[in-house]
Amino acid sequence: MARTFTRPKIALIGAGQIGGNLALLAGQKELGDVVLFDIPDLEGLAKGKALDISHQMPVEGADTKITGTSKWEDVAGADVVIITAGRPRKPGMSRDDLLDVNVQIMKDVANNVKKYAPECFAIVVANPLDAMVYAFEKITGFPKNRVVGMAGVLDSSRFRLFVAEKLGVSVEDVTAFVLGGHGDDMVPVVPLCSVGGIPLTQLMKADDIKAIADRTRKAGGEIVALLKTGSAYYSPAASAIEMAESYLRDKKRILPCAARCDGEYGFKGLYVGVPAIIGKGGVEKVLQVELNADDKKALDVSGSHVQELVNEVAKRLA
Ligand code: NAI
Ligand code: 2OP
Repeated sequence: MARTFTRPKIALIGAGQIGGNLALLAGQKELGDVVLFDIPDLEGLAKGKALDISHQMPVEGADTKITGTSKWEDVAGADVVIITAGRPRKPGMSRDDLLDVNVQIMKDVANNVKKYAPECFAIVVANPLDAMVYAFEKITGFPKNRVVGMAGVLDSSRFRLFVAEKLGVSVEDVTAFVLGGHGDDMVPVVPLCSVGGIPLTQLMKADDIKAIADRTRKAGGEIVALLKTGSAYYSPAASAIEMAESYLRDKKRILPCAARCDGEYGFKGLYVGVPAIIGKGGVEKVLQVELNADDKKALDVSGSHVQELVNEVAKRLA
């Protein structure tokens, strides 16, 4: 009897700027078959992008099936769901300004994910990130290991780039962890940054490290100011795909992501950026690392900001 092979199914909710790039990267990496979903008014956008990316697959040598849809039935049974459905910010807006509109969108999306993909590993990308992850978990009731938010991989990648540029070394050799909420008070944890295994503090002056940390905190805004019509999309897509790949291939990468802390770092039931192991069990473990007093204080400040946003979301979900 012929063996039956099933490829993982990856549903991308939101076929906008990040959604389209997620589909492209998932296709190129042959992570699984991709369903690109958007609202009925934008069915053509989802279908058109899916078709265009499908046409690229022979060039890539990738046998990935990519379809576009506005029907939730097509999302049924997805193994991984990545949610970018939501408005991006425009110049002058903070991520927090998106809360009202994006909570409403999340209500629709989370209820449908719960219905059609109840066993999925869900990666939330929409902003304000940490509060949107909370909203998703609250609405779906999914266990915490199957709900995570993408921000830390991106913020850390930005920090890594700036360090590599300043030192004139390969980005490959720079490891960094930016923790806390995905806002202007995110916490680049300098003692966790190393270059070829050498602590960053042995290679760079404190003033230069501070300048890089500041630029990292504002890097999303730097792009918004340049694009004028929206926010970053190539690097957020690549970052979410790194998380999806770690899950689907059980790589057990240690990635900074918005995972639920139940006691870790002193947070209680809060989704916030922390180092976590992502493998076939989803968020398999939040790693509790020792922080110095300054970083601990900065993480507390960032966490209380996330808590304020979560309180606002909770009111809107009540
Ligand atoms: P976009 O506007 O290009 O795409 C969003 C898509 O979501 C649109 O096509 C829209 O029609 C769709 N959508 C809206 N309501 C929907 C619903 N109910 N069901 C399905 N789809 C729906 O925006 P972009 O640039 O892709 O950004 C998406 C989100 O990601 C924004 O909230 C943005 O702030 C956030 N973001 C998060 C980052 C992070 O590090 N976590 C980084 C960059 C952006
Ligand atoms: C970013 O960091 C806006 O969250 C988005 O690029």
